[in-house]
Amino acid sequence: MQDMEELKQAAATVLQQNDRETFTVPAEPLYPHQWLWDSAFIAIGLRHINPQRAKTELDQLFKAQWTNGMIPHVIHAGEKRTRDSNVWRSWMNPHAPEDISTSGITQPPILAEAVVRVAESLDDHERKSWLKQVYPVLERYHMWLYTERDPHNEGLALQIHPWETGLDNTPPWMRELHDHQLPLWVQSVKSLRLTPLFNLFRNDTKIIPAHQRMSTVDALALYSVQRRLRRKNYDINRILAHSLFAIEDLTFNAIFIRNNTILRDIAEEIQQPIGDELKGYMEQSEEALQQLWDPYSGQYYSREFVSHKMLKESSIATLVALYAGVVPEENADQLVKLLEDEHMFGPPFPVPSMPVGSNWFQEHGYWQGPTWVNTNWLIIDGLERHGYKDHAEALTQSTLEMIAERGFYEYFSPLDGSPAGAENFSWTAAIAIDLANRIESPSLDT
Ligand code: 2M8
Repeated sequence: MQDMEELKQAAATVLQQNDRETFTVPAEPLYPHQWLWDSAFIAIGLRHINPQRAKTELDQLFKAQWTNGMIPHVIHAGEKRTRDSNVWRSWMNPHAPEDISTSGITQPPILAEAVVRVAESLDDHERKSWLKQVYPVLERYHMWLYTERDPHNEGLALQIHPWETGLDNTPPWMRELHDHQLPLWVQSVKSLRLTPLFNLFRNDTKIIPAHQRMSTVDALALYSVQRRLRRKNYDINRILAHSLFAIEDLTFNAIFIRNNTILRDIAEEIQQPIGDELKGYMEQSEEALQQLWDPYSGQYYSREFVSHKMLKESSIATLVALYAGVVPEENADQLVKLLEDEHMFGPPFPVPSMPVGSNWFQEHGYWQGPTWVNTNWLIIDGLERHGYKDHAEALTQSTLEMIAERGFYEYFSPLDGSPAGAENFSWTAAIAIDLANRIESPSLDT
């Protein structure tokens, strides 16, 4: 394995290359804007080399908060009304900021986590004053997740687009989309085999080999959902009134629950009593996660919002549930067994985004098989939190080895570690720095 110091140096160079002064692009030319959970992971790595810049990364996200509390999943770089910002037209919603163009949906709410980790790297005075400054932003964001995204008061937030989960074409969502939500025109493209025509309009497959990106039918399906949301101006009441796609996603809610706990810690540190309403919601969420447990298969799943039908397709989400930090011991034991099983989540280069034995599995198929470094980070944290120190250590080692040997790629084959997707990918670099630091000073993050 490459020397840790060399690895950290190379990772810092990637982050510098992708630095756009106030935010970091995930990778150009594929992802030229600021993304919510990318910036959170980037800040978690950057804090080790430049805490001030890490802070700026998050402050930039917070500036784009909508007046209703939502923090959008993409903040567009450059001038308003460029091609990408026109796809979203966030300015049609009265809550969107005036001077910034954003998407109209959110992403996994891992911002309290990023804030406390960056805050750890600041001196006492600056830490307290920054926490005081950002706490109201985070509180409003979490409140928005409850008031707008939990209309039935169930303790679980609903998502309206697979992009909100961060796991774009993840099979539990794609199956639901194909079975129930595919508009007629996309169905026709699929059945009449017209995809070669639409391939001509795809930019991503001009940059990355097509088999490493999602299929054209899936991409069209995702864009059609986005268009339907835009037609409703991203107004959740209008969206739900037309019973569009809504799922209580497992990954999203596991991250939400852990970040609730962290938000409570921040409130305590700055002696800012958390409101009773929010406190009540938070407690309810911890219990609600258990409703997503299926005792027959011994796994957690996402759930359809209206019917409460569980989307029983095993995916990486079942292991990300550990990150919530509230999984009962006997459930955690069952999940760890899946991680040890080479036909499920334990191939040579773990953790695959889909079980190796699944019919969906493709080793380089975007979120349908490859190993991603950010989900590894969440699982490592969850394993530590539930007392599986050896498993956490082994996964940290294998992740670092994979990156050191193959480079800072977007994702990797779980079978042979071969890299895929974008090169010089920011969160891979940032997480490499964070994991390398954990190995050197294990007390830092436990
Ligand atoms: C991917 O998602 C975007 C849409 O949000 C895309 O497909 O263009 C996902 O991997 C997501 O998790 C990630 O945040 C984003 C930027 O890296 O790319």
